[in-house]
Amino acid sequence: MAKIRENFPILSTKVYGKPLVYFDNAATSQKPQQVIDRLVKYYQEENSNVHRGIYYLSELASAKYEEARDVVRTHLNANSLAEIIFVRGATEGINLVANSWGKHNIVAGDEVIISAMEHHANLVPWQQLCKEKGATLKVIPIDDNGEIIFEEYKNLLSDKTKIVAVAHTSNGIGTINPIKEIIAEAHKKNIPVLVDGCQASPHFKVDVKELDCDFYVFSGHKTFAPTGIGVLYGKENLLDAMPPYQMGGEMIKFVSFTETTFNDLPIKFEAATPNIAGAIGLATAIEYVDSLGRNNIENYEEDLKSYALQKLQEVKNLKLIGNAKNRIPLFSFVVEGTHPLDLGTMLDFEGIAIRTGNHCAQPLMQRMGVAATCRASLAFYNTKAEVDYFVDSLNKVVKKLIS
Ligand code: 7TS
Repeated sequence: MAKIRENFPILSTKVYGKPLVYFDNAATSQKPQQVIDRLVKYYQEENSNVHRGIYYLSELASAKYEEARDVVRTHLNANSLAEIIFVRGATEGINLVANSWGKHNIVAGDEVIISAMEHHANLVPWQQLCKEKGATLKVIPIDDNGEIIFEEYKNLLSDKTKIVAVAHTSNGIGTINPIKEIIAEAHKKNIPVLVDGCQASPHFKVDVKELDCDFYVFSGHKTFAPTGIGVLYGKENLLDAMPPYQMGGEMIKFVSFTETTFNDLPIKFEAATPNIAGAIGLATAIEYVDSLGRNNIENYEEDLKSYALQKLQEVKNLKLIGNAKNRIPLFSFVVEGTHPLDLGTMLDFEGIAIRTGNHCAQPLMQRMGVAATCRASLAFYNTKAEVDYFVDSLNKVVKKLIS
């Protein structure tokens, strides 16, 4: 662990003279030195625009960018490079599908299914699409533990359902959804499923073939890679039939003043100069995590999660919001008699970074009966010692606030 933590320089910095305890990994993860070095190398030795130059540097940058796509393809176990679209992040990936697939396939009277625990990024694009088309947004209810009520989901699926869009894992309460079963159920009626994998990809291996999902999105910055890069995976036949999302350079084959023919996949969906360094950095991040061993990470996080759950119970009047059996090491909570914002602010002075608020999931917060929570979200570089310090600090600030 000490060696792994050394790979993340920011983890040994101090805030307000106290060692940083970074528990806001669901918002964004920290980056290992390997990724930082790779970005520097790119800009020092390889920087150029892709897919357009006939000169050495442009060919080098293009090759590295396409190699990065192949690393992502292998990582997700996708069939072909055509299925891997580089986007800015999950939000852009979902908007791409809602605007391109959605506008092409949804008509008045259709239904789109999401769940009650979606991040706004997997809610608002579908809601607005439905409004525009005269379609209806249906919401899979969740129970008090924050788990999807599967029977209700089955009841919502109908001939009117055109797509199901659900989170693999909730950013607000940490639930891991039974995504394979959700997909299988939709496929019984030939309904495609988009999975928002933002909070899954930092914690466990995703195999799109095994899941049989139709679309999968995630953000690089939550997965130890730079900001501004993310991935949309889509089944080739679906992507192929979809119109382009943005128009411009790169995504065209031939342009006249009257007509344009579009490029092949995946470039059809990559208008403009892409985030070349970001894509290369993402590939490095994937390789870095692979080098640690995905199983090792899963086992370590499982142990850390159980430990943190048990320690949190030591805090008087703490109420965990969301109590799913299957969850990531992400804990949303409130403490009776205190406001989450006050707790977050006071923990900050102890060097602890957590998120407070509605976590861009306002309807989820309403369902769980809270306006806001404190959220501690852990990654594989966090430790039991940090959990101990966090719980001690929480006890200390709660005492101050209610005395
Ligand atoms: N979907 C989920 C499940 C998320 O957690 C987030 C970001 C997004 C989509 C959007 O990702 P982006 O990279 O496109 O912005 N979630 C959070 C969070 O929980 N705290 O800050 C950002």
